[in-house]
Amino acid sequence: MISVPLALINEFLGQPPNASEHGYQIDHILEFSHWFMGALFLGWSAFFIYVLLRFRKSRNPVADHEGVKTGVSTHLEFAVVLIEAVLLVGFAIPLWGKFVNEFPDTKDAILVHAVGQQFNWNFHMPGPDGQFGNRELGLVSNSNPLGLDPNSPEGKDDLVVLGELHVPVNRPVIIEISSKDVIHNFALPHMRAAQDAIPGQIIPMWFTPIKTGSYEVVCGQLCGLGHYSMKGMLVVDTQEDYQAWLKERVELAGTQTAPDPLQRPEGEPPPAADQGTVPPPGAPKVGNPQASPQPGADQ
Ligand SMILES: [Cu+2]
Repeated sequence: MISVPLALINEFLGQPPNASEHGYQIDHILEFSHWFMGALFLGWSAFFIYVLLRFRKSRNPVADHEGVKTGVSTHLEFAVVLIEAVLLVGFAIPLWGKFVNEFPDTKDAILVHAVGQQFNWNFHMPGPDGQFGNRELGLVSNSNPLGLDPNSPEGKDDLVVLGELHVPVNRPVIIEISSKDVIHNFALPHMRAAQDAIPGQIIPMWFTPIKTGSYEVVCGQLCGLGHYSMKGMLVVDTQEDYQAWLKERVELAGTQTAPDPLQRPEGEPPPAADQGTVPPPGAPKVGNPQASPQPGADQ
């Protein structure tokens, strides 16, 4: 019977319902901590009011420098410290240790890269070959948000998805998190999982979704003016729906041709044969007969 009000305190405080396998353990610690802190709050508040009345000036005109003689307060404070130590050392740290040390086998897990940027989440999936292609920071552009290397053979079939990630239910998901600009935080409140995204580092995180549905991905670090809009969606599908989504993404990726990095915008004259680069503004347009001299330009 006691579990009914225990579970209600998390709901009352606005926690979304859990959708991951390990989330129940986190919820139990949160429930206990909330009730314990509630009891402490009531206890300390009652004691504070008692002290205000008991030691009021009209009853104690002269200060007593000897202070309290019983050991009750010492025992009480020791009990509080003991319970907090048990919560931290006995429950919170082992649970955290399990979460960061005992990763599921990569053979049965879905492996995804999540890359944060101001202000959205990009997802990189390995495609049918199961291998991630190389990413190069220098290749990042508007049409290539992750800087996928077009010459990397493993990267040919890779999928890059913006904002919405699909995963199958009841399979462990390992997400390797990084950032392109500032520190973000890949937070999945329903999965009871969150991890900072730090530029220059790749940090893995994992969870096993146990309920199908759409869950919000939020950025958990104040990362700039658009932080509030840095949201994504995690869709937990049945195995069949996930396969269908994956197939659709692969087909979509096959129809897109990678942009030629040397392709020039329409209307722009080709580079001069002997230069290979775009001449600086104002330079004499040698070897480019298509370009007409601009009126007033200093030649
Ligand atoms: Cu952010």
